[in-house]
Amino acid sequence: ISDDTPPETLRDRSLAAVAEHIKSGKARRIVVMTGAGISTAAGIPDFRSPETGLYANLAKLNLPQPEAVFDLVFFRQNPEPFYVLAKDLYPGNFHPTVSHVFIRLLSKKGLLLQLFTQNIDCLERAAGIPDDLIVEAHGSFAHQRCIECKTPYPEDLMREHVQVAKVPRCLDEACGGLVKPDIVFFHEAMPSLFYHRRELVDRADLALILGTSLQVHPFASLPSLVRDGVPRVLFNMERVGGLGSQADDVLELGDCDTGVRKLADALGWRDELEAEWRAL
Ligand code: CNA
Repeated sequence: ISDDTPPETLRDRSLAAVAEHIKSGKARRIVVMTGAGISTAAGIPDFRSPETGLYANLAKLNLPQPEAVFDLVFFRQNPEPFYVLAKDLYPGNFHPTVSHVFIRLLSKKGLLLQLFTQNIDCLERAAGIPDDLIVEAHGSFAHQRCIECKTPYPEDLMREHVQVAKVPRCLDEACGGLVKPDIVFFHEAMPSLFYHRRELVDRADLALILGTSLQVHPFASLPSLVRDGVPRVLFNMERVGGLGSQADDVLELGDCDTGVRKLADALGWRDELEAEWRAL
């Protein structure tokens, strides 16, 4: 399908048409897929943006390659770089963005079927999106445990360590293993919830994809599970993941908060969105 193929479901490939689709009641099971780009406005760098992304700024950590910081094999030998980075990402220091609040608004209106996030910053929870509507596909900083004996590690101690970039060790002295947040590293399995809830994508009547380079698998294949004729809307700085290739794809290129505000305007939700965001 070429980029010019006329849409089947939407009036045209615009946010106004997406808003009409929602307002007509035809989109009541919305699936949202997000990545680090929805949190950059909160002050958390993403991975892959040139210059500002974490991967561009890891040189000081002396890694063999940037991905090593999230690699379990590397972590066992050298956990310090991860804890240097964790200091920059740790929840509690950041405020949800307009994009997070928009997703909360969808849930409040009973329109959110499921949110799949790759983010580990817990800003979805901070925005008030109900836990059962969130799949943290790559885990989060919400819990941590010893990588050897799996004993959970207390949050207050974790925070103390992360604040000074110190590596926490298992409280069982006989074990003494390294402690790691339940973030999915390379060489680790995705949470089973991801595989269970992935089936919901097939039931979606609208998909919104925000702030992700869609380079990490299997998350990156989620947009391809959306049924034919179901609109997929990308809010991202750049075109990614072949989005735009289907007749009902809408591309909103630029920063996602601006795109989301545009959609909220078209829906007549803008005042509510801003009020909820300010109230957080
Ligand atoms: P990524 O690969 O860094 O891609 C981010 C994407 O978002 C890029 O396409 C950017 O162009 C785009 N982008 C950046 N800022 C904005 C913005 N304001 N508006 C719209 N688009 C923007 O990140 P992904 O999430 O795709 O990669 C998956 C990794 C990143 C996951 O494993 C995460 O755990 C990991 N990560 C998470 C966080 C976080 O939790 N906030 C931060 C950094 C990395």
